[in-house]
Amino acid sequence: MHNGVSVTQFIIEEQRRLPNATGDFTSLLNDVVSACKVISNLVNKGSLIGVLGTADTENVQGETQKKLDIITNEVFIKSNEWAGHLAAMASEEEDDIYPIPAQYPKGKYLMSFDPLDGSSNIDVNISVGTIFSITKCPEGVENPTKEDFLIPGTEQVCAGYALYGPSTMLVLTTGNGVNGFTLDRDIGEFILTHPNMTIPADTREFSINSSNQRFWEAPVQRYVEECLAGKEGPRGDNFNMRWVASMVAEVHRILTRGGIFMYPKDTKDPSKAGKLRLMYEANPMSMIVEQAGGVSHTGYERIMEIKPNDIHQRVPVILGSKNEVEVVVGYHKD
Ligand code: P6P
Repeated sequence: MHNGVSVTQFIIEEQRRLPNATGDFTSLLNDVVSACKVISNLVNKGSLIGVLGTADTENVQGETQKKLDIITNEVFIKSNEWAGHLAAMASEEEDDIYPIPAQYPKGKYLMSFDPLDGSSNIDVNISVGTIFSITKCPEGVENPTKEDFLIPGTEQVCAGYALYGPSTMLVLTTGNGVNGFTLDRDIGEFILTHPNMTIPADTREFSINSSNQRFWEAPVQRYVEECLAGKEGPRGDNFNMRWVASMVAEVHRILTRGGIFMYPKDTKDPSKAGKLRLMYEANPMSMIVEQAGGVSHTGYERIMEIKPNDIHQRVPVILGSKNEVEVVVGYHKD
């Protein structure tokens, strides 16, 4: 059961902790929350309202877009462009940054987002999500450029995701721990159900797309082989494996019961440094994971310390339970 604290009340109480808070950030978050409620409804209705299936378009990543990729991108932009809290947005589904249209006031924040992460799962009714990352627009910058987005993940003021699963949840951090809210559809509110989420330091559950095994670098090969060797192997224990192909679902499972998620650098496409995108997947998830006591790394460096070179930059991702991620990072050092 829950004590009925809504995400709106929670955010306002968080705001009171910040002496010079203007309420701008609180209002921005409320617009983000509204967009997630709309997307939850669209995902939940699916075929009933004809939003499943593939559009006949590709995004900047060269990926065929699902109809819902395009629809949810529009929802996120329309919900957040008008209120005067943002100076610009960056989206997985937009080639370039999206400046706030001239008819709306500009605000002091920038937001990067993936409107529907894991959308390859949407047609087979498996959990998908929305991921967002909020940073400050540089002082005095009225018309931000792509460069103004390209700052390390340590500069994020807020990161969160919505998970459209058996229940719709919102998980949020503003740098003071991680809190989870469940959508009560009867009242249309996200209610605090998972206060102060923390990742267990140890785990025996790993997540990786094993079909790429032949492309992995040696440290990842070694780590996974040792997990599969079980009790008789060098780790002296049996491991379980999970792969949902929705990063939001994997990270939520890790926040809830621990685990290690890996989408490592591989030689499948040497032109790509990894599969996942830094600005709107790896960085926000890294802030959440670190705020919950976990570690998020490329194998070679802490993800949130990377200086981005493009809004669609890809990076290797190894994140989750602190002690397990440190084993893999150690193998990269050997
Ligand atoms: P694969 C979804 O497209 C995504 O970006 C992440 O959410 C997910 O973890 C990964 O890609 C799945 O990749 O290669 O298993 O389809």
